[in-house]
Amino acid sequence: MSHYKSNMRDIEFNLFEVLKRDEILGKGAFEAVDVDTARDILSQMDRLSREDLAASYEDSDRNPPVFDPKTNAAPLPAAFKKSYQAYMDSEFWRLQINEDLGGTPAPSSLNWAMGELILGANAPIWMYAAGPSFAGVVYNNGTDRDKQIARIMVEKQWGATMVLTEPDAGSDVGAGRSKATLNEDGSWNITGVKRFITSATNDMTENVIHLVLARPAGIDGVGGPGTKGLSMFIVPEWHFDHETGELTGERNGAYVTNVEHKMGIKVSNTCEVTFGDASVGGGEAAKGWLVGEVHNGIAQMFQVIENARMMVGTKAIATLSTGYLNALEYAKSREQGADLTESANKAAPRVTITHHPDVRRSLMTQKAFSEAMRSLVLYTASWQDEIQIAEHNGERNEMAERINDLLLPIVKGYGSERSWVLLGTESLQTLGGSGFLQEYPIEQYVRDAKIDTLYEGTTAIQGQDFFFRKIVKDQAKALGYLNSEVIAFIKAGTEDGRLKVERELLSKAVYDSAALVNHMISTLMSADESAEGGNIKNIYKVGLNTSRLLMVLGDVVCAWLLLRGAEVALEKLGGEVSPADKAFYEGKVAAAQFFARNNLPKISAELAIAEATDLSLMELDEASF
Ligand code: ST9
Repeated sequence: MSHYKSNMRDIEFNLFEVLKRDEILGKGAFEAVDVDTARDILSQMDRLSREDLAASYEDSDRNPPVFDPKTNAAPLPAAFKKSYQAYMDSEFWRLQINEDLGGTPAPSSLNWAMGELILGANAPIWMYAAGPSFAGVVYNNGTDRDKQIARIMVEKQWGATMVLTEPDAGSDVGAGRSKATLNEDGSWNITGVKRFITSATNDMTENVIHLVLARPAGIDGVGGPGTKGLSMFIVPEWHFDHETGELTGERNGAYVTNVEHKMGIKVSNTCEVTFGDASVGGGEAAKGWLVGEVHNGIAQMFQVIENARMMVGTKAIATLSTGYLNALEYAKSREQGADLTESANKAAPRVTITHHPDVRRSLMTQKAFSEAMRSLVLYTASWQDEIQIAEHNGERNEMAERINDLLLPIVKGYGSERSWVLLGTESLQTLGGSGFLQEYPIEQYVRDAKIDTLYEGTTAIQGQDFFFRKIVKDQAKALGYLNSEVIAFIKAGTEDGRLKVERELLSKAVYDSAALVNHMISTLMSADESAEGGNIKNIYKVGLNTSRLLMVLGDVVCAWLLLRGAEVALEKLGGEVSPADKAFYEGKVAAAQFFARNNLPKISAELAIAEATDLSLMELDEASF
């Protein structure tokens, strides 16, 4: 039986009943994919994920790849390779690819809905299969030569990696020291050691294209300090003819020199890669080609990072959803203890644990968060749809770009934190001691989901990105737009509506979270020493609250999205519905009410904590920790 339990009903509810994606399918930018095709793709991907992709999930954990220093490789387990091939053979990855590269343009919302299924069933498949998506970045930023390389990457289904991190440059990418030196033929020699490189070795694709950030040396005007001095290079594992894609048989000097032993997602090879070291491999130079022949590495790499941050958030949420559904299945059949009302009667019949109040609280917490965050992913993706539509029409939708940017750290940072914590504290806990056993998938989910709060920018980085870049630098334009949408929703409710209490709770939460944002902005302004009375140390008070703000606004957005869904569900309940739909829609209303009542009141306390923040923590001697 599959470990993976999908929630297709809720995915389709979000896509078609709430976000009305049927209105954009089958025309304009998405001519090739109509509603029936989209539903069919989802249904095929659902089956494939639960069966073929999920089949190797456990085996890949118990028999992970082992690094062989003699070959600089870590071959993947046979079962995993079979699952990977099943996904590649499905050809559905083409929905994420530019038409010029052999793709079928589909809305981002459909792609991330599909992504949830794959990432929940066996996430490393998505990661190893990302080569064609990486090719999109090469294509979009590239010269004619690069565009041809991108076509080859897709045609040959080569693997690809994002190569930023170094042993002493993790969150601080700008501290990277890898160097690039220009050769006479226009190529570059890359030297340096990179760490934590996902998918840098595999024995499923004949070549791997590394997209490497390195600092050009010896050329005026480029290669300065920090992230802005980094350029992006195409560095293949094996050299190939840039016109035909045929391998020349020559090895490039980019070698995997270690594969990490990890807590989770063990089948995903996390590698150290050494570039251009004469003592490694055959001692070859590591040759690379500058993407687009422009020195714009960090901005180009962020096109990959933004996509990967969306991927990480979706992976986390997908894992919480299957964790919840496994816990629910267990709770429905596990008999333990008597009903609380019968606790004095020692002969009372035993009941399933779904009868116990604390288990109900736990199950509804899991349901509410996983459904809220699914809405968050698909709502964010629906703004990406708008960006795609504008691009198709030769225009830009700047507000859609801003809102997508604002929501990404919530999807990634809030999504991964809530998911990992809830998987451990609620999903695993529902199974009691059995949750700790490898007989059930949840202990693996907990281990596999922890990484989501770490890679692609830790939660602390997401919090800083959210406040400094997505709110302050944006002059709160996207936040203001979103705020007005939430307020319009609150005002649209009727006095006697079933969600009256929740609307009031949302209204108070919006008020408190706006006060939190304003407080942080005025604290930031008070750090400006060029203004009278300014004290630079006040920026610490902001830094002490950026993660808090991320979680607070995550709660507000999630509550709003659930309540929007609940409105749709109530409307449906007003008409004829099947018994299954009745239960589903009642569940949507219950989850929204539960989420609002159990989470929104806490925001007032978060505001009070932030307002009371002083400098004592920063002034405490390190020795006192
Ligand atoms: C890793 C791998 O963790 C994990 C698994 C990977 C799985 C791979 C499979 C995924 C598939 C992906 C497929 C991709 C396909 C794509 C298809 C699309 C067609 N947004 O604030 P400044 C830029 S890898 C956008 O001064 P600092 C911007 O250009 C390791 N851009 O920063 C900006 O210039 P400007 C992951 C942003 O103080 C410039 O950076 N590592 C954003 O110099 C400088 O900005 C990390 O994630 C943004 N949010 O540096 C690093 N932010 O301002 C985490 C910055 O002029 N650390 N830019 O616009 C950080 O993010 C740091 O904040 C920092 C700070 C490095 C940016």
